[in-house]
Formats: sequence, structure tokens, C-alpha cells
Amino acid sequence: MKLKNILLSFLVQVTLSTTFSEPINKKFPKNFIWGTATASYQVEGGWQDDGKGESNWDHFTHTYPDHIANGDNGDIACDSYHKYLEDVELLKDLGANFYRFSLSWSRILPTGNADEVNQAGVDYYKNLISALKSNGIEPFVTLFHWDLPQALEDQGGWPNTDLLVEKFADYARLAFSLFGDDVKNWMTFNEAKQTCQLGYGYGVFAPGVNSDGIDSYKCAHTVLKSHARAYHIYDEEFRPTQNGRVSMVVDTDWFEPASDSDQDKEAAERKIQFNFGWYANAIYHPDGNYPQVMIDRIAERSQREGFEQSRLPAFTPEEVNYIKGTYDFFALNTYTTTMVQWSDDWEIGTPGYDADISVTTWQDSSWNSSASGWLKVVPWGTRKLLNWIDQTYNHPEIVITENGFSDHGELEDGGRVNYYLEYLSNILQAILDDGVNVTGYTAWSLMDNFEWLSGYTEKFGLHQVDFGNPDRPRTAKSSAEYYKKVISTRCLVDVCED
Ligand code: GBH
Repeated sequence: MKLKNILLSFLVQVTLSTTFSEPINKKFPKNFIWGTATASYQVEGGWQDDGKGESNWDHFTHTYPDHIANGDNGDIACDSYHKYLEDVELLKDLGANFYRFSLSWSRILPTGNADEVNQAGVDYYKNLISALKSNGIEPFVTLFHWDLPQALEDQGGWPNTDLLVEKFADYARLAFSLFGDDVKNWMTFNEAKQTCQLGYGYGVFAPGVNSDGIDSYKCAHTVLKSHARAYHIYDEEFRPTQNGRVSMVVDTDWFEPASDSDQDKEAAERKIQFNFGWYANAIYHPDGNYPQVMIDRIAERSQREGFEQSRLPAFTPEEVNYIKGTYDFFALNTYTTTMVQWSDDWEIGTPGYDADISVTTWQDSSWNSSASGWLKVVPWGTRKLLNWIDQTYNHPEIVITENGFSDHGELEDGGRVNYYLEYLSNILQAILDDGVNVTGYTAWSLMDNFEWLSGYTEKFGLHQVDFGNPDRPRTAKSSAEYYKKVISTRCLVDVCED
């Protein structure tokens, strides 16, 4: 199908749908910035090239291949370690303003320690950054997108608060000093909840630790302290000369109450506070700290379970102040929506995060699907989420640092074009009609890549990657063509008002 026809068929749907009104033919603001994202373990490959150390995801995928679809791993992935110049070409062709990618900590510091620097790893990122800059593409750099040096994992990983705060601080300082002349937008952590709750809670992600509601809370505590340390290091040692921005990426679904009842509304609010506020509140809320509903409920359940103190670690008042406000913009990843219904408090038994929340959740069977079980297409949810963030966190500047759709990798990816059209339309409504200050958008992903436990079975790329070919050739999909048009015209449809 030609792009025109794809657009046409969606326009017909759009006209029929009540979700859409005029803003669909309005333009995005002139200074709105557009990018795409990837992450080191998902695209780089070169897992032990030129002195790179082992990461926890190298270790996890090699130790438990049966936990990953088709036993796959990121050993080669998109081979971006060797093909980064081609990646820059793709970005240039899209007309992207920025590229969000992450550093592999163990490529730069093989043992995780800042006293042992792998120069080849440093050079790789220097080269990537300079290729981006010379093509007018701003690097947006994430320090941690889930791949921890295995040597630090072996010492307890993120639940080991004292050690990891220090190690992360050293690593962040080194990254700012090495790359900060060129990098003006930093993100400390990407979706730390996936590391903490899936990695140390449910035990399905690396490192595969089952300590739900205990180590997962300790992990988050370390992450928040580490983020704040890195932010203050930047503020004190680098901001005066480098003058960039630092933030932390927090992700969430929109949580829609199952009914208008006060109970369902309270349940949905509690769910978003546990899911999102767990990470966002301490940094972005004017009062800081964990959400009160988490503090209260976890303390109460811990006591009934026989713990001497709450399973949720406490911040001292000094720590609350130290973490509060450590952001220069609000970095948000969001993909989908979940329904929430009130439930009686779950019985006291094995401690766990979901029992601490005690609500019922599901996704509506009428919502359009993707290739990922968790990802339903619910564009209006994102508009509601943006409004909730705007109100809850005092009207921050928001950059959407990830949003995207999965299929099976087809070049004519009408489902993805539709997703971007509908989500961007709702984001535009949030900006123009609701006054939410969204200033940038990031499509996940630049190209198909290693989708964690799903291996190479769920594809999010604007570009197809042929994983059966050792050269890993990249090919633009229809969605790349569409995104390119949106970037150059700031318009989601064929013609926009000026
Ligand atoms: C983001 O996670 C990540 O930042 C990125 O690396 C990833 O590739 C992208 O989105 C697409 O997934 O049903 O237990 O398997 C989005 C949040 C968290 C959603 C993990 C899927 C798996 C839940 N993702 N979740 S499970």
C-alpha cells in the first residue's frame, strides 16, 4: 500500500471516530522537537568486543536462554557497535532533531568501577556523538537502560544501596566529563521500575531475583538516591560550563477507573501512585518523597506480616529535600492504558507489590492489539495521562521520551502509522486544547531490535532490520515515511491549517 492510501484509510477511520476533532489538522508548535530512541543492549551487539565487560543482560540471556523467545540474546542485535554510521544516516533521512540512545556502562567501565576505563568503548560513543552532531542531530543520552555491569550485579546489584549509589555517581561523573561538551540532554535512568520490579521483584528480567515487595523497594530506593546524586554532581561540577539538562525517565500506562464510583476512582489513583508515583513523586512532586498512599499501606501491611519495619525504606527529611526537584524537564515513556477496579484489600500472606496495591486491572477486549500482549492502542489514555501529570506535578515541561507500537516487522506497517497518527493527535490536543507543556516526542524505535524477553519476535522499528542477514541491513517502513513527513510539516494529515 502506498503511504497516501494508508493515510487515506486512516483518515476515514478518523472522521468516523468521535475521539478526533479539529486539532488533527493543526500544526505542532514550531519549537517542538522530534526524535527516535534505542538502548545499548537492544541494538549494539559487540557484546565482548574491544574490551567491553559482561553486563547483567549478557549474563542473564546466556545463563537462561529458555527465558527468552527462541533463546535469543543481544550478542549481535542490530550490530550498531559497527553500523552506527548507518544509524545516523537513517536519522538524518528522517529529519530527526535528536537521537535518544543509552550508554552501555560495561562497555565504558568493564568492571563497573571508574578507575578502569575501556578507551575503545569511550571512542565508540565519541564517534557516534560526533557523527550525530555533524549532521545536526542532538544526542539525548541515557546513562542506564537496564544493562548493569555483571561485576556490580555480583555484589548485590541495585538493592545494595550504599555500593550502587557510589558506583553510579562515579560513572555519571565520568560520562558528564567525557561527553558533556557535546551532550546537553541527559537521562539518568530509563524506566527503573522494570529493573526493580521485574528484575528483583517478580524475577523475570535480569538478574532474575524473586524478592517481590522487599528487594524491589530497596532497588527503587537506590535508584532515586543515585539519580539525585548524579543530578547534584551535574549541577555543581558541570552545569556552569556545560549548561545542559538532566532528568530521569519514568514510565506508566494511563489507569482508567472502571466506573465513576469513588471507590474505582480511588483504586485507579492508588494504582498510578504505586506504578508511577513510586519513582516520580520523590523527584517531580513539590512535596517530594514516596506517595503517602505507598508509605501508609506498605507500613501497615508490613506490620501485619510481622516485619519489624516497613518493607518500603524511608527517606530522611534531608534525603527528601536532596532528591526533590532534581529534574530539568519531565521525561515520560508511555504506550498504553489499563482499566482499574476497586477490590477489597488482598489477604495478608506472601508480601508483594501487587498485594500492597490491592486493585483489579485488565485491558478492554475492544481495544486494538499489537504484537505485544501488554500493548493495546488507546490514544485517548495518553491525553488523560498528560493532563494528570500536568496537574499532579505542577505544570512541568514534558518530553515524551518513548512511545510506539509493535507488529511482526512488515514494511507496510499501517498499524504503526495509525498508532502514531492517533497518539500524536491526542498529544496535540493536550498541547493546544488543554495547555499541557509537551515540548518533544520520541518514537520507539529507530529500528527493530532486541525486545528483552520477547527476543526478536515483537518489532517496534520505523526501520526493519533483517536479523537473518549477517550484515543486518536496515530498510525504511511506511511509518518512517510517515514520521518523516510529520517532522518536516509538523502536520499529521495531508493538509494543516497554518
Ligand atoms: C520500554 O518499556 C523500554 O524502555 C524499551 O526498552 C522497550 O523496548 C520498549 O518499551 C517496548 O517494550 O508482560 O511481564 O512481559 C515499556 C514498558 C515494560 C512494557 C515491560 C512491557 C513487559 C511486561 N515495558 N513490559 S511482561
